[in-house]
Amino acid sequence: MFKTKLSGAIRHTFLLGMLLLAFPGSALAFREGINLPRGVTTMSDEIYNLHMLIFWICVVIAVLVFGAMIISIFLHRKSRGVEPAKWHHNTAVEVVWTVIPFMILIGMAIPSARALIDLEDYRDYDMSIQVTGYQWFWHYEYRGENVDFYSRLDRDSNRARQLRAHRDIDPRDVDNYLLEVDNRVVVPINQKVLLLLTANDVIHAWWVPELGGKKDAIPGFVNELWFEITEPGVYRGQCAELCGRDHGFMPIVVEAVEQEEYEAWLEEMRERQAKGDDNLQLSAIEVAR
Ligand SMILES: [Cu+2]
Repeated sequence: MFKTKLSGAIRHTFLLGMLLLAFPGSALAFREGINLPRGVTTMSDEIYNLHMLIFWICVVIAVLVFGAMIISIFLHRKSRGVEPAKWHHNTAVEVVWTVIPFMILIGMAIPSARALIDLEDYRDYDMSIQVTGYQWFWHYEYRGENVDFYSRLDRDSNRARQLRAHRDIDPRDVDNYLLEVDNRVVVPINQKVLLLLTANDVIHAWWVPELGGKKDAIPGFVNELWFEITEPGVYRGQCAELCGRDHGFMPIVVEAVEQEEYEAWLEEMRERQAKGDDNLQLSAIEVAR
C-alpha cells in the first residue's frame, strides 16, 4: 500500500520536474531583478543566453542527482529492512561518472569560449569614443568627429546630495537621483561602438549594466570595451570602482538613438563647442562643485 503511494508520489514529482524543464526560462516567472538582466546589446544577449544555458544544465543536474538521492533514501531505508550493498569499486560506474561530467564541461566550455572571444573582439568597429575618468566625472572624445565634452552628475542630484547646503531639495523629488548627468553619451543604434578607456587620476570603471560590459579605466593604460545597442533608449550606470570620497556621484548615461538623430546631435555639439558652451567645459564643472 505504502509502496504504491510512494511510487505514485515519485512519479508525480518526476512529471512535475519534467514539465517545469519543458518551459522556456521566461515562462518560469523569473521576476525582473531576480534573474540576470537581458540587456540591450548584441553582446548582452549572448551573455544572457549563455547564462540561461548554464543555468538549465545546472537545473537538470540538480534534478537528476537530488532525485536519485531522495528516491534512494526512501526506497533503501533501514526500516524497510534493506541490506547495505557489500560491493566496492565498480569500473563501469567510475567510467560513467568521469565521462558524463567531462562531456558536460565540454558542452559548457564551447559556448563560454565563443562568448569570451566575441567579448574581446574589438575589430571592425563603426565608431570609437575615448573615455577618460576623473575624480568625479567623465570626459568623452568622439574620435574623428571633433566632438568632446565632460559629463558629470546633474545639477539637481548634486544639490540634493549636499543635504546641509541645500536642505530645501529632497533627494526623493529628484528624477533619477544620482543616475543623471548634464551631458549624455549619445550613440547610434546597430553600430559597433568601441570605447577606449583610461583615467586621469585614480582607477575608475565604466559600467552600464544593460550594455553588458564593465571595464576599468586605469591611468597610463588604455582598455577597450565594445557594444552594439539594438534598442533605442536611455541606459544608466555608474563608475564601478571605489575611486574616492565622491565615488557614488559619477554616473554614466548612454542615450541610443537612430543614425539620423545621432548625426544631428553631433552637428549640434559641434555648434555648441564652436560657441564655447561652458556646460561642456571643465571650468564649469569645477565651479559647480
Ligand atoms: Cu570613479
